[in-house]
Amino acid sequence: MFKTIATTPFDDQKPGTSGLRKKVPEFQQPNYVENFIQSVFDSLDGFKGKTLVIGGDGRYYNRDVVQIAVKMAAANGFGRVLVGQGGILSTPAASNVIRKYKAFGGLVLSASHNPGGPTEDFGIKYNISNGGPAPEKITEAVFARSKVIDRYLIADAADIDIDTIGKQQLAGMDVEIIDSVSDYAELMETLFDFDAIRALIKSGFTLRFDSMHAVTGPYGKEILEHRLGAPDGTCVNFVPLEDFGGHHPDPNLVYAKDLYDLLMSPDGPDFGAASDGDGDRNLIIGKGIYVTPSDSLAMLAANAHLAPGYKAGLKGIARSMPTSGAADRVAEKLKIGMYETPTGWKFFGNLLDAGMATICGEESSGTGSNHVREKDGLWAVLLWLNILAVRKESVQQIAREHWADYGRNYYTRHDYEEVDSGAANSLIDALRAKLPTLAGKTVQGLTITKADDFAYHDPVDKSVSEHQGIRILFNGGSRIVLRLSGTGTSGATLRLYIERYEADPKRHDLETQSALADLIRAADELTEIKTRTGRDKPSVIT
Ligand code: G16
Repeated sequence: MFKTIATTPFDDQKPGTSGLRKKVPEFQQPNYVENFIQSVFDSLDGFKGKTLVIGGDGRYYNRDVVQIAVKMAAANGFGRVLVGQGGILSTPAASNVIRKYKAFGGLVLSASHNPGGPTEDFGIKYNISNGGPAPEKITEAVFARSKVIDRYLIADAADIDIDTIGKQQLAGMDVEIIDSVSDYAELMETLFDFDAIRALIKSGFTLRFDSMHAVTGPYGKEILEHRLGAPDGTCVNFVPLEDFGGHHPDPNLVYAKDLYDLLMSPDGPDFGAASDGDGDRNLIIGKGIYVTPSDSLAMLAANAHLAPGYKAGLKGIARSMPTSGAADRVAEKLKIGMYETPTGWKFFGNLLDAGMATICGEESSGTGSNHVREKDGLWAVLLWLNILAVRKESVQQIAREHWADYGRNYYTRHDYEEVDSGAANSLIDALRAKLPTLAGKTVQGLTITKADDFAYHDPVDKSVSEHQGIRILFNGGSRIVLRLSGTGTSGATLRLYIERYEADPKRHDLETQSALADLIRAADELTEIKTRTGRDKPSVIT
């Protein structure tokens, strides 16, 4: 019934910012998927007889890997697997299922916002029993194991039917196919005032939710249209496709430009939102105003008490280091903790588990709370709707009042994608070498006050994560940050983050790139990004 198959290691199975992401043909090499999943199982203790959750974002190869994972779970001794119908679970929904059913952990199959299809991206991520991404000590153990693995275990059994809800058996293990949406929708009903949102929509408030042909289609339809009464047509691109219709399912101003243009048009809806491949990212646009993810985090934190799930107030706020400091001012006013972590949702897990933070967010379009242990795109949309329903003001009014109260953090991210890895690494090395000499220097008329390589000291488990991004801080609180992305699959992606704080409301109407022009020039001078990469401009500006 169970087979032990001899294998040889691959040397490139190092999980990145969020699991292992590679091109589909790489995953399709014989034993590639099996080696990685076995390396995960070999790095865990105590799962015999326990439950494993399996689901993914529905991209190309999802269904095949679900079958492999189920058979390997049986052979490795799991007692039960819960599989989202059709192999579908959004990342936050998977996190919820792991928590709700007290599973040992879960395999989440996704390459997030990266494109999908036979020659595009696929990914596998392991989440632990709190529902969150495995912490570094596990991902490092998985990588170490993957380098020496010599066998994997798999059941010799027919494929299971993943499309019919209900119970089955595979080689003595219980298999349960569950509805992908209902547990998640129920959780949302406990957090938000659905009656108030329903009344807002009934009063003529209009919205559009773009699922980008990715996993949140069925979740958006059920929650926004069926449960909240938004009219048919509110959800667009809601049929999940294996290749996301050939697009990047990345909810930003480049890949969701249609939505942006619609919201900027005079007869556009009052509110627009989009989410990504696996449903954990969000894009928020009000009529005539784009809300940056960093601002969205700050505005949601400042108003969260208006939603039933957060009426007791927040314990603390956490943000990744490159995310703007807008939320810090909210934490200061609320007199609650503020935590700055490295990029990667996994770093929030300890803070959430310890009750130190309630809301977390990242500049990379991720916001979430202690309701699950992943960022959650639709959650952010619903919290915005709840706040709009209670405040009875537009997104534009809420944003302007927020800036007037706290000041505005102008913020942009410039990505240089698919850069030669050698050039990117030597750029970072050269900048790192310069860091000790930078404080006190003036560049483009701006004086550097501090320059360092961010290291995180986890206040809960005391672990230390070094080299998490280079920060150059200027007089007046402006800063530039440079780091290498940990989620790309071809070459290297350099991310340059630029931020300026502006307290004066008379200066809250500037165009972002112009408001940051001198900092952008300073960043180029300091990093030599253009000459070293041979690029005259970023691939993506958000
Ligand atoms: C993942 C992580 C996020 C991170 C983002 C970008 O998001 O979960 O924490 O901010 O990648 O990471 P990087 O800058 O290293 O590319 P997702 O939505 O891709 O899972």
